[in-house]
Amino acid sequence: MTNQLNAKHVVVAGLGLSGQACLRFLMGQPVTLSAWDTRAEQTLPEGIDIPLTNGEPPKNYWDNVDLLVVSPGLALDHPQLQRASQQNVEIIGEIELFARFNQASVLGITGSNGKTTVTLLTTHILKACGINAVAAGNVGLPALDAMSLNPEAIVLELSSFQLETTHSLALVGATILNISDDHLDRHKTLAAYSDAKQRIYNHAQSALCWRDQQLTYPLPLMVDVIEFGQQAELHDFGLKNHWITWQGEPLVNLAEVKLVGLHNVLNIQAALGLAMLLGVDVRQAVAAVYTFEAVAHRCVPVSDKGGITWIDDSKATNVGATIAALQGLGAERRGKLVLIAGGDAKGAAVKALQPYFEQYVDELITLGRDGKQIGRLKQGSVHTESMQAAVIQAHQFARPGDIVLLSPACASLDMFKNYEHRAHAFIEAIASGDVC
Ligand code: UMA
Ligand code: ADP
Repeated sequence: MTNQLNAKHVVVAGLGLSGQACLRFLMGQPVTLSAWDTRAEQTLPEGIDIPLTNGEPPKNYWDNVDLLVVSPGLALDHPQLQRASQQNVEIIGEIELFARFNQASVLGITGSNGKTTVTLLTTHILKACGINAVAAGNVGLPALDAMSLNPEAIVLELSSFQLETTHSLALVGATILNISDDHLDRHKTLAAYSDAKQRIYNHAQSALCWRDQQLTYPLPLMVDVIEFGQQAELHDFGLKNHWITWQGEPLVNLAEVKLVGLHNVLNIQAALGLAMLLGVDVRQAVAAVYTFEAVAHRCVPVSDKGGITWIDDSKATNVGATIAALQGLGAERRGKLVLIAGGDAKGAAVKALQPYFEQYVDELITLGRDGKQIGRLKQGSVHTESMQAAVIQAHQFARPGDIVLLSPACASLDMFKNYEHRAHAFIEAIASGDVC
């Protein structure tokens, strides 16, 4: 077998989902393989028997290592990665490994918000149009595992962490959906975060860009740019009289779409644009949009207990997502809007929420590590110590016809295992006898 990697000794750093996928893939390559994980308790996946180092590696660990495949959860400024780099070890991520071996057509999706929705919707459209497509990457299935399924097309959700270590990913179409403060605890500045996202366009044939945000366009500008947005436009995607338009002509009737909120108009436009790059039949693609159900924990109504609409938007783990939910739901509300927010703000500037609180939020309930900081943005807000207490408080504020929205603008890890766990705590608290 030829060695496409140009490396003899490869270390896989991090034994999470993507690290394990790398190990499975590299076991079939003519290389010497070792693994390293910063956690003491992390073990090798079953059936893989290679040297494993946990915690601090010995001083000479990087001697004779050619290639380090690093997991997205490990920051590149980790002292060990810096040391490896100083010793001229090449550092790449799982997506770069995928890029060097993949043969399928790939569409790439990044952005601060909407990635999972657009990834799943694009895959849904492609499948409905007869293309054997798989959703992979940050959405859950590691890209290398998707490659082993031999699909015709792979729709890749890409995080800024994955893009940081990706250099040669060839994409038929790529999009940065939007950029707002996120992961600043790791990237430090919005510019660094945005630069990581820009890498998606490095080897893309076409770019889908949001007219309202210059940061979503490739720099330097590529020739083939398709634009989307909520304006009445004759050019590319637009919005007019509750229809998504293409080149000025009505294309998607929003009354028939199951996704709520104006932000989903952008998501549908981006997904259709990406699918069209693979040559799908447009009428079939639009029919598929109408059958797509909202992805759980993203602005989804979960109960109507007490005549109140309880909405789970637990996946709103940054300020931009909560602003989108408030704009999308607040503008059309008939009763009051009670918002439950707070958690770990990851260093973001939460002050950006204030004008939206003023415009759309009638009552604010906060929880979590940065909850009090968010609460200070609205007079009369109430801070609570648990999801149960937040839901009981929300029930005291709300009347039939009102909306209670869980859209935290923060990560969940200060109080919950993940955003799904936070959503389940919300749903269980609504169902419990304390709310009736
Ligand atoms: N970790 C250590 N030591 C190590 C390696 C990892 O402590 O040596 C920790 C990380 O800090 C992190 C956790 O382990 O807290 C998981 O990290 P990982 O790099 O092993 O992650 P994987 O299990 O490989 O999952 C990754 C993505 N996770 C991250 O980027 C943190 C998953 O996205 C993705 O689904 C998966 O690859 C398959 O591609 C999840 C995510 O939270 C959903 N992504 C972030 C987000 O969406 O905001 C970026
Ligand atoms: P991601 O994978 O980027 O986190 P998701 O589709 O999982 O995106 O949605 C995450 C959060 O962002 C949810 O709260 C959702 O309602 C919100 N959201 C979805 N699409 C957009 C968009 N285009 N702009 C702003 N917020 C969005």
